[in-house]
Amino acid sequence: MTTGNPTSGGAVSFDHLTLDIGSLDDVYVVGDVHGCLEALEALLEALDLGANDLAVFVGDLVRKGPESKAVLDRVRRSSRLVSVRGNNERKLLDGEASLSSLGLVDHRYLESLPTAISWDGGLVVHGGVDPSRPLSAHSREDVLTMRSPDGDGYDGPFWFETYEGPPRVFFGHTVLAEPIEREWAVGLDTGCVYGGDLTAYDVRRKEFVRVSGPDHVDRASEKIVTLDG
Ligand SMILES: [Mn+2]
Repeated sequence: MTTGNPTSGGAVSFDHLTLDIGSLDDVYVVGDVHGCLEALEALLEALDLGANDLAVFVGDLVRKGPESKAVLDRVRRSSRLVSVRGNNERKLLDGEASLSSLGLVDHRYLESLPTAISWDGGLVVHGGVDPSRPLSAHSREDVLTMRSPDGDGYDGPFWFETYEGPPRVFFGHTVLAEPIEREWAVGLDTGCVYGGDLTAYDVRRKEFVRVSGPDHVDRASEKIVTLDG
């Protein structure tokens, strides 16, 4: 793994990790876990990662669910698991939120999480990108929290409805009734902490792998996105 530029044109202003996935076997991108250890373990069992496979998480490993510390430990301790930073990791780092279960080693790990992970043709960020701007005109906060470019709420229109890559953007942050698989956008937060599934996307086979999340809290239905068609 090296750091580099996630696009072929122009530098970006957020930190990122570039992968050469050509040297890997299976590559997966995984949606928001939010402390749901049981769902994470079930998904990892389903993925059955080999020595040369990799799972990239879209961030929000922590908060809302019951086992943030254990989820962080699980991801940190495996070289086959990597994550970008989500807004919930950012809140912990900014002191906007705290989790008493986390120690120094956890905070160092959170600090180490890149804002983006990319490979040739693919970009993993927590939130998304604004279709009206080049990638080079996005800040770290932009790609971490992007939802609706005009307003950032759950009212839409959502960035992924009009975004045309490249790169193909893999994202979480916006809770979806069903995962989104578009040519240029793959949405993976199916709200496992709210009783939905934990979802992974198999980048090579172009298919989803989903497990149900047994541990959940309630969420208002207007904050779960159902797209027509
Ligand atoms: Mn989230």
